[in-house]
Amino acid sequence: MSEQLVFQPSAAAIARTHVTSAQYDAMYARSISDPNGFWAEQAQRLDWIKSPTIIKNTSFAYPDVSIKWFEDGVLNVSANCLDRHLATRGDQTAIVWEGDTPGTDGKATYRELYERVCRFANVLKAHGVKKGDRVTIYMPMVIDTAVAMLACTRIGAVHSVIFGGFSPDSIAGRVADCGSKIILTADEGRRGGKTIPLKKNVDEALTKVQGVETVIVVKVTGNPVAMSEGRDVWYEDAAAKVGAECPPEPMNAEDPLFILYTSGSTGKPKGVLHTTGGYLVYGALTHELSFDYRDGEVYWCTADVGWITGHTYIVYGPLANGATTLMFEGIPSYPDASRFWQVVEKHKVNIFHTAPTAIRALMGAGHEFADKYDMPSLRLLGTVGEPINPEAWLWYHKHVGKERCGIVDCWWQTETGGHMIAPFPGAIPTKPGSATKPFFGVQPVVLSPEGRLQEQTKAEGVLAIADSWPGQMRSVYGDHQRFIDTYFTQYKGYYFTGDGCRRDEDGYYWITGRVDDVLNVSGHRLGTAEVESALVAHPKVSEAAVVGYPHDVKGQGIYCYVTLMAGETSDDALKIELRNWVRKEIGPIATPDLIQWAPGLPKTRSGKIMRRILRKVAENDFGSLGDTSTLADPAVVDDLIANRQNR
Ligand code: 6R9
Repeated sequence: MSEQLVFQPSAAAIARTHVTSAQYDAMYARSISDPNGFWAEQAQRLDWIKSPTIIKNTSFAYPDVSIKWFEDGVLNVSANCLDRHLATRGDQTAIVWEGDTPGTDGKATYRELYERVCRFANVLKAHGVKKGDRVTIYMPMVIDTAVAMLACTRIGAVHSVIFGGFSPDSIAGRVADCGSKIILTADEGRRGGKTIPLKKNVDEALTKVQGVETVIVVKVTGNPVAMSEGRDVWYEDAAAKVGAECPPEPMNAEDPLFILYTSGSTGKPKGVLHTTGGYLVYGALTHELSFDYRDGEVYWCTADVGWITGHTYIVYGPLANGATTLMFEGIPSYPDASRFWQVVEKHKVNIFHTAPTAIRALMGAGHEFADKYDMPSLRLLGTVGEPINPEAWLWYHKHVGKERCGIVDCWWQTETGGHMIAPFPGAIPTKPGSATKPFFGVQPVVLSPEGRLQEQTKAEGVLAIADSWPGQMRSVYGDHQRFIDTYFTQYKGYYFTGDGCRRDEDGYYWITGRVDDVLNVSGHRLGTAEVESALVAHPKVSEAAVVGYPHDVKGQGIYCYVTLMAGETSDDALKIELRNWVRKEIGPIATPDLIQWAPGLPKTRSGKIMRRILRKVAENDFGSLGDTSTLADPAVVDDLIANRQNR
């Protein structure tokens, strides 16, 4: 079994590490036994206007959940990401930008970024934005987007970034929920050779929501867009009218920093609220230690800034640490599947961080693309966003990391602010498919579905967290009760993650996916991720998604949607082969009942498979698919319905 494979940190990784294996054990133990002492020290990595003396003041006790960190501290996020670096690294590149079209690029040094942020902050002020106001940002992957975010933090405004792929309806809902009176956008974005009509989407959204007084438009493609007199302003015109100096607003550690909307299992997206001090301490520390970041390295996370990974690990963590962070406007497959590797070589990237879905897609395209590039600068690889199947992990290790780079599998959530379970690259041996061990201050627990604490090391159940950590979300914006209901009610006294997990005999955590994805087949529990992992381990399979469906005898049957590698023949003989393959990989209880060839899977624009839709189709209940507007390609659903297997 591939999960028995263990990869030790390389000699090079051990030689350079911030935290050795012995230090990890000691520091972890202290972070739990003495959180006040531990986090008081860690807080000193930031510049405080007033240092905190009260460190941890948190309670998960139902129903009075309350979370405060560093509550008497005062600081400013932009000053920590910019001003304090000017004396030592003003001329160092802060952000490297690589455009969608090969050959287009740019950069900003710390000093340039500082100047751009101050000016943008003055534009916000000139348009009436004050401390505590909510500012919606709907922008593409350009440096100005990071500038806009930092400008909000400079004056104490609360940003709500909306991923550029969201529809006008989604924008309207989010703008209404947080009551923002201003939207920052661009004429258009670019992705994979296409333009994205950002301004046009904002215009359409604003026919559906009241209260927005100002739209500030950054010129990105330069194509003409409609401007509404009195409401819409070109950023460059507004910037010409304001000064270049903008002092940072002193913020309490518990003042809101940003809102980020995320989908749950029910209802409309929740506005996850993060605050200032704890988020930045945690984001900066996790960025440094999980990637073992050292001065001068080029770090590239391929996420979009519209997601939490982009917030914490493209913008705030790296900039607080004085790093060089790369922002990529494009996609992995444009113009072809070698794009990532070209960019790694071009910018001499040392740390590369992406998502399993991208790895699998690139794996499906063939290893020749990665094999053409030696990428000698690469030292470490990251993966985040969903469970990574061992097959993809090993492919990543071999074809991208050239069997030389460690892999950091980071488990965390929008709600957690930063990494929760991830291997320290110079301290923790890795096992393909496991996120390994908790970060400092994080106390994962495994509960039975009924809520019994599993105290033995080897255990399986739902993943909860026993106590607070500084990066934790503080509330659902405007709805604290929903925060308590969603995360603290089903398992009292714990933060409930919504994920299932397994802890092995070494205390390693294996995330099995959202708990609503767990199948129960003839009384046997089975992770959909396990079956998927088995399927994609087959050489002819590119991607697979597995859901349960009602089965007369077994309770639930196993329904597999399978995307084949380019050029493979989808016939009944291959179905039998795959069935036998899965039986062999996992065991007879995992035998697929139904296999459907799926040329495409329904994915959100962030690459997550929308299992809700797959479950409905598998249940032959596609009359009520619900909202499919967030799909990257809604047309795949019609094909899935037409070729469904359970009728
Ligand atoms: C950071 C991010 C959170 C959910 C989470 C889990 C899944 C994320 C993972 C992972 C296994 C990993 N997830 N990282 N599962 N291994 N390394 O993705 O946040 O978009 O809020 O998603 O993603 O199911 O609960 P978010």
